[in-house]
Order: sequence, then C-alpha cells, then structure tokens
Amino acid sequence: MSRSQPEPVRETLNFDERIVLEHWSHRNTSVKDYWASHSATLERFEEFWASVAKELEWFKPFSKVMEPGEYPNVYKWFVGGKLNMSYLCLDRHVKSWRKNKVAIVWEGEPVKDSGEPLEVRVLTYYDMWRYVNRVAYVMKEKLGLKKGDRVAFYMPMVPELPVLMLAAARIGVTFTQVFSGFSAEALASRISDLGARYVFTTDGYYRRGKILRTKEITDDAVKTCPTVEKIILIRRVGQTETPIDPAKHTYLDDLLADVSPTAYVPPEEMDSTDILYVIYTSGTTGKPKGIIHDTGGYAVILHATMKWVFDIKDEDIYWCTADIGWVTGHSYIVFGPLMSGASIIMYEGAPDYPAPDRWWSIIERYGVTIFYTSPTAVRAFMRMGAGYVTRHDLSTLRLIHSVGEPINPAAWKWLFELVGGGRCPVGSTWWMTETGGILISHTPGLMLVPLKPGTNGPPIPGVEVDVVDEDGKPVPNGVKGYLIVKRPWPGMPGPPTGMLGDPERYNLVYFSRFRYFFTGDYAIKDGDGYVWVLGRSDEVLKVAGHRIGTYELESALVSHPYVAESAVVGAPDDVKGEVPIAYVVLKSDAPHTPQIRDELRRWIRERIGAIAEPKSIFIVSKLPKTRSGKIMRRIMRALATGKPIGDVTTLEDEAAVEEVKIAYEALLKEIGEGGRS
Ligand code: 6R9
Repeated sequence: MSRSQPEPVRETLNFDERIVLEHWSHRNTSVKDYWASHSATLERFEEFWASVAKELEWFKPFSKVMEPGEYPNVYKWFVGGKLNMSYLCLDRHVKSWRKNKVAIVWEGEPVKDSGEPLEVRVLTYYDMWRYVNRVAYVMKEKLGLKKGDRVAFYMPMVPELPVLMLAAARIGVTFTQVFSGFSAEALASRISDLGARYVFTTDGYYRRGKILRTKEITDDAVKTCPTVEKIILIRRVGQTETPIDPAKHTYLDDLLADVSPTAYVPPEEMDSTDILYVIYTSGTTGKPKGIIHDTGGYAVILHATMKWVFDIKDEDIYWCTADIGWVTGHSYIVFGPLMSGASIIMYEGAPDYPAPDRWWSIIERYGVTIFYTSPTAVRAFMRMGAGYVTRHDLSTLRLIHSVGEPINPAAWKWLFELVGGGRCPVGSTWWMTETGGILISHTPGLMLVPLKPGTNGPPIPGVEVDVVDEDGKPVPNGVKGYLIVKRPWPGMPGPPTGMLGDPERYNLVYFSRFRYFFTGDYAIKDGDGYVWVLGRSDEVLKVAGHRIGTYELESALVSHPYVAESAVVGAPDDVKGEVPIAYVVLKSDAPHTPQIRDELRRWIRERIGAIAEPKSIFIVSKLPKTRSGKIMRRIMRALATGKPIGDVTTLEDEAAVEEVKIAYEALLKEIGEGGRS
C-alpha cells in the first residue's frame, strides 16, 4: 500500500454545494430523514433484506436470510431459497402483459454515409425467451452441458451475449464472460482457471469501422486450454480470417438449425447460494481473481438497486453504455434491467463512430430516459465540444448516473446541465466487481437527498460503510481514509470460496487489513455522511474506468526476453482518470534501440489488451528501491508526472532516503538522455 495521493479528482471538492431538484418533490428528503430511515434498515437488518427479497419470485421461499458459509467471511444469503435468474429475467415477464414488450433494442456499429443505422435488432421479451430456450436446448442436449459445468464467453456487444448468459443461467451452467478487448493470453488464463468446456465467441465484430478478430484470438487462446472441447461461433461479420476446422469449431446457427422454434427447457431450480457466474478482475498480484457471484443475493441487490438507484419504471428506455465484459454490463445491462422488465438499449461500437455525436443520436433516436455512463466518456465528450450534444433532442432523459471512477465536479456539471438539461438527478454510483451491485449512491427511486457535484452520496439502505484510518478507527469528517463495508450484503462474493478456488487469497485481500471488507479505495466522508471516493489506495489502476493491476502489467513486461525489471505506476490523465506509466530496466544484452518501446507496447497489447497499453515507457538503468528491495512507487509517480518528489523523509523507511536520492538523480539523467516516449 505504497501509493500516496490518488489524483483522478483534481478539482476542489465542495462538500457544501447542495442541489435540490424541485420537481423531484415526491421523493426529496432531508439528510436527517434519510439517515433516520437508513438506521432503521440496519437495526432490523435481516428483516429488511428479507422484505426486499420477498419481492422476487422464488420457486421455494428461503428459510434464513443470511448465515456464515464454510469459509471465513463468505456468507450464504437467502438460505433454502430456490430461484432461477433466467426465469426472473424472462419467464416472469412472458407470463404477464410484458410478453410483447421490447426487451432489447440493439444497434450495430456500421452506418451508411447518411448517418442512418444499417442494422437495428429489436427483441421482445417473448423473442428473448424463445431464443434463450433454444440456446439452452443446444447447450443441454447437443453440447451435453449440465448444472455446475463451466463455459467461457468471449463475446462483443451483440444480443447473443445476453442470450448466452441467460441460457447458461437457465440450466445452471457457470459462465465467465471475458471482455472482447482482452488478448489471447488474458482469455486463456481465464478459461483455464475456470476449466471451461466450451468457449463461445463471434466470427468477429465491428469497432471504429474495422473488423476485430475474436475467432482467431480464441483459436490462439485455446491452444493452452485442454479443458476446451469446442469453440462455438456466433455469426456477426459473416467471415473469418482463418478457416473453420470442423473438429474445433461449430456455428451456433448450425446447432440451432433443427431445434424447434418452440423448444422449451425448464429453468433449473437453483439454490440461492449456487454460483451464477464467475468474473475475473484485477488485484494487486499478477493473477486476476475469479470473483464468484451467487444466484439469490445477487438477484436481490440488483432488484433493489434497479428500483432505488435507477427508479426503473415500465415506461423507461434504459441505456447503460458499459461493455458487458465488465461487471457493470453483467449487472446493469443484462440481469438488473431484464429482471425489472425494462426496455434496454445495446450499442455495439465506439462512442465516436462515425462521428462524435453517435451516443447523443442514440438517446434521441430511441427516446432514452435513463442513462448510465462513465466519467471518462463524459470527459472525452467535453473535449469534443457541446455542439455534438446540443444538436440532438435529449429531452426524454429523466435520470443519469455514472460509474467506474470518481467523477470530477466539472464532468458532473456537464452531465447535469448539458445532457440532463438541469432536470435529471445525476449520481455517481460506487461499487465494485466484488460487490455485485451498487452500494453507495443517491436513491432517487426511494428518497432523494440533495445532490452534490462529485459525491457518491450516502450508502444505500441496508448497507453500512465507513471511512477509517490505518488502525481501522473512523476518521473525522473531511479527512481522507480507507473505505470499508461493515456488514455482509446481498451480492457479495458468493459461496463456497468468494474467490474461485482460493479462499485464502479472498481473506487475505479483503479481510486481513481491517475486521471488515476492505474495498481498497480512499474516501472522505463529509458532514452529511456522504461518501466521496477518491481512488484506489493500492496497486490497482482505473484506466478509463477499466480495472487493471500494475502487477499484471509488470509481470507481462518482465516476461519479455529483453526486460530485466519493471515497475508500473498510475499517472493522472485528464480524460482517462489515470493511465499506466512503465519504468523498464533492460537486460544487458538487450538492444537499446528507439524501437524497443514500440516493441514493449505491442507486447502488452498481446499479453493483456489495448486498454492496458502504457502511456509512457521509461527505459532506466535501475529502479528506486528501499534497502529491503521495495520499489518506491510514490517517487516514480512523481517522476512520471513531472512533480517534485516531495518530502522523502516521510517515507516509511527513512534509511532508504540517500539511496532513493541517488536513484532519483540516476533516473533523471536517464530520462534526460533517453527521453519520454
Ligand atoms: C463497478 C466497477 C471498482 C473500483 C472501485 C473504485 C472505482 C467505481 C466509482 C468508483 C469513484 C464511483 N469506482 N465506481 N470510484 N466513484 N462511482 O467499476 O467495478 O471495475 O471492479 O472497479 O472502481 O476505485 O474500487 P470495478
């Protein structure tokens, strides 16, 4: 934990600026009243969560709200209850008037010169239910998948991705969805860790007018994955770069060809504590962690937050701009909104393709009412100018949230004023891959306390958080500390082990520092009890909202034959929040050519993916370390950002000061000679 001051939010935070939306008067609540009702939910904690859970349809009711699982700090939620996520997202609606309601409006990326969409697919709840049943039939009867089996999806943003997720959920097959921008190596490590029997991917997809080759990357990945029996291909671009090998590949289309249009596969009665999916996320070691999400607790946190945070109504057109490869897309594109019976928008491509107004044209085209996006996207659009936004009619919008990283007040105000026309509550929902759903946010669907530009707001009902110092003692208001979650919550990492196959690491990462769940974030609490998350306190970066571990990058770099040592730190970036900066010590026999940096960039893209590419790579002769060999990242961060290295006497190991100074001089000399890339 050697990072000092996280800096994604570099504007001054104003804890006292309060914005009250008059027309939200049916929900407007004073801070005092919010906390009074919040305390009541904690006082009758189990009763409260039971009442929320009972709003869902259970095949069999739960007998106990929560109990400890077999491993420390893993809890079983809604014990004894049976349910099925695919049933909750589809069958329940199909039995109601929502049967013919639009579930998904999907827009493909390619557009004609006129700017009109080439491809729009509209799927009603009934269409989705039919499609999911047929795919579940294929999975079960043709691929021989049964409850507890594991599959991996390496899918871009096409409607087949939610279909696959729901089909797996229907028959109790555990899936992992790997972000389609990850490399073959990153995909392979996830497939192997899960032990997937099949990988589902597309023949390719469109991004900024190009075709990206998911099939070929998957072919590469499975070379090192002996558990994979076959690659199932979903047609998207209608061509592959390399040939189809019938022993290795099958098109989903072909498997579906003789399946009855009315095929029905009964939803498996899943225990509340059964695994729904595993999602890999970055931590402070080189190896991504497979976080387990259960069925019942996860369904409950999504149900609750769709109502409280998004105020979801049947009339809404809901758009979350995330990629389903990240947890935000799992929870708030697929499972949460479909459980709510909402009509959702899904967009395949890049936000600025073919022009920077693509997103705003989508909002206008479909009359989006609820918009969930990221601070990085907002900051990127801010740079492009207001004209792209104002040329579209966004008056249908009624509620906006952001997620993924701290939102700086200027970006908040841009969303609030320019996009939301000053009408819409705008929030910054705090949560993590591990939390499954939103834990800290304004709740305009329940009670709305005054908004403040840049805050996350108070924790949602039934969730207790605090900001503490090194010793775990609450810090005074206005003082920076560590964000912890003080009680278990539905949606937390699920049984049996929290982290797949690694209960020790689960406990080490989240529960060894404090008695409570440690989020890894720095935060401040203001006088109203609102939380202001400042950024990560550990070696995890949020690059454009994407979570990347510096150790993942370092291990990728040192695996290059020329690299002896490397250290990666985050540096603030005006658009992406933060970006990785790499310091590299080359082996003595490595060629010291200017091309080496390009080579290392290519290497990172191939090992992890383009999102992890360092902004700058410094070639240095040694890294500043303490005598005990610990890399002094704070100093490296200062160097990377051209800031003074600060008071070195405050470093943990004062004996290292001289050494650091020497290393610093050496670095400056090197940088002076080698230059930045
Ligand atoms: C959902 C998601 C989790 C980390 C988290 C924190 C940062 C997420 C935030 C936020 C400030 C917000 N984070 N939302 N920071 N304000 N509204 O992003 O999950 O990828 O696991 O990242 O993201 O640092 O610890 P994940």
